[in-house]
Amino acid sequence: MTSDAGPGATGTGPPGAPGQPGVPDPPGAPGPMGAPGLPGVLGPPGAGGLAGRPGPPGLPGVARCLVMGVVNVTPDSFSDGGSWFGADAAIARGLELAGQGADIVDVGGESTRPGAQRVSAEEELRRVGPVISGLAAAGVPVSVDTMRAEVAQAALEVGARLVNDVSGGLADPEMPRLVAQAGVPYVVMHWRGHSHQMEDRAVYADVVGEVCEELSRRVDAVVAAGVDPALIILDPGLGFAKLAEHNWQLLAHLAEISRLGGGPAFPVLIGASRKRFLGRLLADDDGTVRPFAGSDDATVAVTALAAAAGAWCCRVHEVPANADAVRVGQAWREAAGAAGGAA
Ligand code: PMM
Repeated sequence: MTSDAGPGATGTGPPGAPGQPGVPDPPGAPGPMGAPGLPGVLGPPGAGGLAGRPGPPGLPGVARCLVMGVVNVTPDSFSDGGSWFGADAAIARGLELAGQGADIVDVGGESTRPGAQRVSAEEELRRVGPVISGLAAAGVPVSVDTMRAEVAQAALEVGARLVNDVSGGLADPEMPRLVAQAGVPYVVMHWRGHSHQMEDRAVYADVVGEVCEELSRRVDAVVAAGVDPALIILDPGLGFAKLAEHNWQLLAHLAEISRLGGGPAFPVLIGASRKRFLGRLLADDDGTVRPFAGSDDATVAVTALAAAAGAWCCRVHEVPANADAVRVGQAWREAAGAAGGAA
């Protein structure tokens, strides 16, 4: 995979990253043991991972699956491209999502929809920088959705608390070192290539086994680069080099993904919201795929099931019903006696 690191990505760590000497933590900063700039730990054992392991230090501390609200500051994202393209609109949307119950707001400046062309690091940063800074200044826990160390570094400097890298460190080899130096939680997603390549790469003999195996290799690589395993969040990457049947298989095997086939449990993030496999499931009798906005109710159903199965977080475009769904999932999970055990 070629590096997309721009000129600012040096691999020597983020000078001036939050939590480092001389740089104030953003609002809501935790005590010293948490990841820099992140409040508290995630609730009691059982709230974070699928098998009773707490979530990564420093993220909002609630005893249920978290809700991550999405703000795509792009003209062309699959489901909300263009809606929040200006900084003011994007900040207002982020505040709205937080007010509706999002525990984290995920800000991205590059579309990852199948076939999308990449934007430059400068443009990506121009899009997300003011939005992250505005939301962080308002005390909203923000994650930056980027594959570039240069963008992640700048985002952390203005208050992002988590790096959400859909390439799991593959797109930019500087990313794991940057995240390690910053000491922030890191979403490592399963990924097989950029948007123009991923449809061709949706080929699996055993999707759950192969995703676990490939994620294991990424975990080994990012830990070798210095990332604290306690700060790693896994994501099976629904829709990224996956056909609908692959997505359903992955959703049905979250416990295996959390343990990567047998090790200690990692927290798992699920990004099913408005994805095409839901539109396909809900297709008309004549095969017309349901448009993305028509799959919000199905997203909520996935959120409830994922929360009941012990997912750590669901990434969604519409927050209110998903905020209800994670509570339903948690109540279900507790009634089933699974809060401290495997899903
Ligand atoms: N999906 C999209 C973008 N970022 N991040 C994570 N961790 N997981 C995902 O599944 C994910 C992501 C694409 O969705 P969008 O462009 O419709 O928001």
